[in-house]
Amino acid sequence: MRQAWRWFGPDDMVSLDDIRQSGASEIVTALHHVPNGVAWTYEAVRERQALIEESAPGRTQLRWAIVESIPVPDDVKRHGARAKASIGAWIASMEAVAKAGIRTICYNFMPVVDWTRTHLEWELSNGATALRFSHMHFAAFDMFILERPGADADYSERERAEAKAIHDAMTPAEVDRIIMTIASALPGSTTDPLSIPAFRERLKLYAGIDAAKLRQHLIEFLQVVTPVADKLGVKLTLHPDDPPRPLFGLPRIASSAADYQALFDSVPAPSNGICLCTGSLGVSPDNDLPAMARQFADRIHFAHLRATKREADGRSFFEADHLDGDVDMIAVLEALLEEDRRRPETEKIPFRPDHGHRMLDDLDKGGNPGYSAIGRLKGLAELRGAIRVLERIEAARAN
Ligand code: DNO
Repeated sequence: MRQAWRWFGPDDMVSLDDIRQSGASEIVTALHHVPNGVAWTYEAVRERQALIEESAPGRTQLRWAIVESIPVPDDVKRHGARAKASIGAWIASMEAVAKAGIRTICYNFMPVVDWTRTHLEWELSNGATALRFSHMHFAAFDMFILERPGADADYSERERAEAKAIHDAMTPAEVDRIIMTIASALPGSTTDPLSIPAFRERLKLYAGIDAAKLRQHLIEFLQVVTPVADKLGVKLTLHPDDPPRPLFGLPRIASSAADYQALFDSVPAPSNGICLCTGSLGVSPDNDLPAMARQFADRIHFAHLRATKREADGRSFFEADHLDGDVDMIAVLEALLEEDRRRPETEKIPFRPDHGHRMLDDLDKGGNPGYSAIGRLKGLAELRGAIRVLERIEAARAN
């Protein structure tokens, strides 16, 4: 398996040398400054690639191996007036990165909001901080800040009362913070940052789009892009919904094994793949991650390895240490390594550690929540150690 690391570009507080020191040598990044729906040019891709790959003599060679993400604009997801133009731009971006030799692209199909959390600096018992999704804070935002019409129906009476109490106790600064956290797009998000009025308008555009329609739009998107990807030798990896359930009454369709199976059945093209994100999928107790890793083995072209832990209400969760969440990470690694052994050297599975805790010196530093250096370094080191042991056990078994 290939060790990769997400880098947000020249403004990232984590430097390329920091990444070298983590032990990763493949870079996951995107042209985050290009607005959604605008085609990336080959020149812009080359410029970013040169920054990553042209290092001082003697330095570990880094390689931009994975694009995460080329954003799929909302008009594609809901079949708006500009859907066709946006798909054209998406294909042009894919062609630009393929021309530069980058052959793996991650994307998602979550409507209106990409990954969602309510707390970005939730203090753990050891003083480090973690990302967290609190179901009740989310409900407070949904019903009493966004004031989404019909939101009440999604919550029980007890939940409504609890969410109201949470909202009533919020200071104006806390209201601003939760708006920032939920609506303003987290690092790497592929959806547009929204003010509350813009959020309401965006939701209205989705009236009448249920899961079946959204899935159909994804299938139609893939029917257009996969023939080009196949020709270019590009693998597309659909990132799961995070969290894997509908939010704001919007459908989500990459939340379970059945969702992915339906997609692969509809569009069997070899380029149609999955980004196995154990943290996102692991939020649902119905997802058996080691089984999914086996079921979709040859479609896994990228893995995000992290672990979430569900809280007592079963709906809230926080980011745990990489080996200590609800997912059986060792069993997932066993399945991935089994697939990895079947693959030629050039097609080994790339993975990145994800959503580390903010800890040690990073506590005073700021920077992208979930993407500070030391927490991810810890995650990667734990994963690397586990992989090394599993490989040793397998080698002994084979002898
Ligand atoms: C969050 C990330 C997401 C992911 C996109 C993939 O940390 O996993 O932003 O990159 O959803 O398109």
